[in-house]
Amino acid sequence: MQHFGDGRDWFFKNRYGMFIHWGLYSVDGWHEQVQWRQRIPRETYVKRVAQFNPVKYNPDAWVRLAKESGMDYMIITAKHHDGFCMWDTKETDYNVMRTPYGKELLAMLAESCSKAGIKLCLYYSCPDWHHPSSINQGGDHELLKQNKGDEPDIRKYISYVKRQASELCSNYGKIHGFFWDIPPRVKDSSINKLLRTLQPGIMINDRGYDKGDYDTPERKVPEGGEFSRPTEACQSVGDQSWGYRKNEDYYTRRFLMQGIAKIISMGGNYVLNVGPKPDGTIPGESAEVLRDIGKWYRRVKPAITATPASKYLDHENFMLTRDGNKLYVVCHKDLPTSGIVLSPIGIMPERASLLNNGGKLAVKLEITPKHYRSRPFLHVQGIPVESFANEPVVIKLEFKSLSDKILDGMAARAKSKEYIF
Ligand code: FHN
Repeated sequence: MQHFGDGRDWFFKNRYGMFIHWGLYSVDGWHEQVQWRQRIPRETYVKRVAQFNPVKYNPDAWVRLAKESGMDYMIITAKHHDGFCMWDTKETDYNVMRTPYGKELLAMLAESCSKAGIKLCLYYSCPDWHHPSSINQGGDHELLKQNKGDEPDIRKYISYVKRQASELCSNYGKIHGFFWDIPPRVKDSSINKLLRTLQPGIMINDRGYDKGDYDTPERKVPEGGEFSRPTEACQSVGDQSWGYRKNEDYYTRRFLMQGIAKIISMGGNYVLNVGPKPDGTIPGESAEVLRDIGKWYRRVKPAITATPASKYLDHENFMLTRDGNKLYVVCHKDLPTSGIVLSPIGIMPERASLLNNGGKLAVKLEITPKHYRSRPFLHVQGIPVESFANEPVVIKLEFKSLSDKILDGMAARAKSKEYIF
């Protein structure tokens, strides 16, 4: 793999992570934006500080779950839109040290992560529904109007953000990534410059004070074969909320796995979100979803994290990746048949197998009726689609030798629509 000498060196090697939305809003178990979406006045919302006491918080258990689920890194909400700070900040009393819990839960997580080799990244919201200097005038994810006693001042607020970002990038060891959320009213490249000075090799997303290093599609699976810029897609295990929700509408494992399969085989990263409960535990159902996906992810990881090669396959339901003399076919949509024709691939592999169970698959080069005017293409058959209806099927093709020249030749012939008659 190419060496970049910057954050891409870790980012491109660690493709699957855990996103964590945790904060005062977990007390309600409704949504991370409960203050806004239920129009709760600030003076009422802040009463949750006295209720936040995650006595069962065990960051080692979180890290263990991430590892069991095949995940390489974590992003935790240090501060969400409500402005409450999940670390011992010197910049405001509105922080975890003022709760009955009163302990540095971010430092505890940083320690657990570094012990287990899980890379830690931090989420920080640009809008702030609590800080008196922040702008709340109906803008993007802003409150409709300032809170009583506020003195909105964008420069003052930005220097507050800068001081907090310095704390976060100075007091918790190695921070691998910074996920700003909701692009701010003003751009200011000095802020990311500061982060890079404090944390060389940090990967910063595209939702902050400049364009950052990587894009962040949210709750969607982009079309196309390959990302042109480093990309990290984010999705949650549930449809309604990112923060803890008592009766969440959980996505099916298959739906989530299909997104993971498509996005990672396009060369992107993927973070799957959970919302811990106010007692500090990750909801049982969320943990189960992660573990189940982790079993599949571990089996297919060599395929989906290989080099994107979908330009060599003209099929919108399959992605193609390559690793030396191996090609992988990633069926990121429901596979309706037990056999597939891989046009325009016209060379015979030494072996075809299914990564989902390691089973051997039948393969031959032939002209099938649906491709009767074309050259012989690879026809893979005997795919046990019924038994793997609940997870994306991934096929491994091992060739004696495979070169760009051979693949480019096949792609060129396909493009030239070269029919045999
Ligand atoms: O408004 C937030 C939302 O609460 C959540 O944090 C997501 C996660 O990426 N980001 C924003 C919506 O785009």
